[in-house]
Parts: sequence; C-alpha cells; structure tokens
Amino acid sequence: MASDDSSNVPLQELTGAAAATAAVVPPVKSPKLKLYSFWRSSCSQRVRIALNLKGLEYEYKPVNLLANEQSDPEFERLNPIKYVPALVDGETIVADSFAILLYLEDKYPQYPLLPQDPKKRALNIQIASIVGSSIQPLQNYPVWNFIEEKLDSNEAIKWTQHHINRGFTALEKLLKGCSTKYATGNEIQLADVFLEPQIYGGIKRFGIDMSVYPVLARLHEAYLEHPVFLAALPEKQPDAPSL
Ligand SMILES: N[C@@H](CCC(=O)N[C@@H](CS)C(=O)NCC(=O)O)C(=O)O
Repeated sequence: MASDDSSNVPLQELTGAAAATAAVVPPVKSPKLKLYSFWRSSCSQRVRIALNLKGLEYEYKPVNLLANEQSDPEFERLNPIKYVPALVDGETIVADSFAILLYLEDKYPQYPLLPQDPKKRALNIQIASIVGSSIQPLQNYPVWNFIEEKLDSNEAIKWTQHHINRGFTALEKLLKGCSTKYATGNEIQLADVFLEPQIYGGIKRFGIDMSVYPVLARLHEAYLEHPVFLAALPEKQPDAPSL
C-alpha cells in the first residue's frame, strides 16, 4: 500500500470476501520504494496492483499529467520519454510499467505474476502485450489531443472506442471458455494486472459496453472484489480529485 496515502483503503478495513483475501497478503516493509504515478493513469494502476499483490509498501509520488509535470526535468531524469509510471527502489530507477512489473517479479518473487508453465506464461504475456501495445497507446493523451485538435472530441472518442473494442474483441476470443476465477487461473497474474485498468478505464472514461464481452465483464467483477485491485483504483489515490 502507498505509505503516505491515507485515502487508500487499508486492507484490514475491507469487508467480506475482500477482507478474507486481504488476510493472506501481509505488507512487506520496503521503505525504499517510490512510485511516480498519476491517479487516472492505467499504466500506473498496473504497477499499483502488482505492488499491492506482492505486499510491498511504497511512497506515492504524484505526477500531474494535466499540469504537464511529466515534462519537469526532475521527472525526465527518471523516465526520458516523460511517461508515468516510474519506480525508484533505492539506487535503482525503472520506468515503463512492463519493465517495472518484470523488475518486481525478479526482485520480489512472492505472489508471482508469471506462471512456470510455458503456455500459460505466453498467454499472460500476449494479453499484457495486447493491452500495453495495441490498446493503451492509442488512447494516450498525446494521441487523443492530436485528434481533438485536428478534428474534434467526438472523433477522438470514436477513435478510442474503436481501438478499445478491437482489442477487447481479441481478448474475449483469447479467453473464450475461461472458467477460472481470474484470466489464466485461480491466482492473480500478469494478464489480470493489465486487464483490470484497461477494462475499468474503458467503462468509466470511454463508455465501452461490456455486455458484448461476457468473459471480460465477469473478470472485472472478480477484480472489484479483491483488495489489491480496490486499493489501486484511480479514485482511491492521494492525487485523485475529491468528489
Ligand atoms: N509503455 C508505457 C506507457 C506509459 C504511458 O503511456 N503513460 C501515460 C499514462 S497511462 C502517460 O504518462 N501519458 C503522459 C502523456 O501522454 O503525456 C508504460 O507501460 O509505462
């Protein structure tokens, strides 16, 4: 959990199924970790989920994308491409959510994100890659702003919805017949860490109709019952605007 984040739901305050699962994720003291994050960033959300899953405490360092803080020279030193998230672990700086997740996996192997079985491992990476390479970059602010500027916001939303639906259609086909609790089994893995922020943002920000994606919709419900996903939600972050 974010160590300076009083608005995050402490695991012990969760109720029902969430509280029951939370009991198995004791926080690991790791005061060196700092996560540079923006509340609404789905890429940051992936890392928050993984940190929560692995029980790693971290300091939340907000980077306001709407105020262009990602272009501050101080942040650019952490990530030269000027995107969140970035993680600082003592002397180590890692930027890009995929790289951070793989770093966490190597350095903090508890609650593994990647299964040993090569086929399941490949499926996890394929799902992560669809979200991370074929959906999210096409809805990112610079793309959205460019389309809005050249055309209008109506065209920008249509563009975004088109690419999310294209990706979700592929994901739904890949996961057809999935009967496990989470995407690739009964444990939370890399695929889930990528899926939930994309589904959540798809619904909340881009008005995606999930009734045509029954497997993704069912997974989304399962994620929202688990404290590691709940604590990573955009509106629970310290830099989220108050309602
Ligand atoms: N591949 C990168 C993409 C990072 C990315 O696109 N971050 C977005 C937020 S989700 C961002 O910082 N946007 C700032 C901007 O577009 O100026 C990752 O997975 O970390």
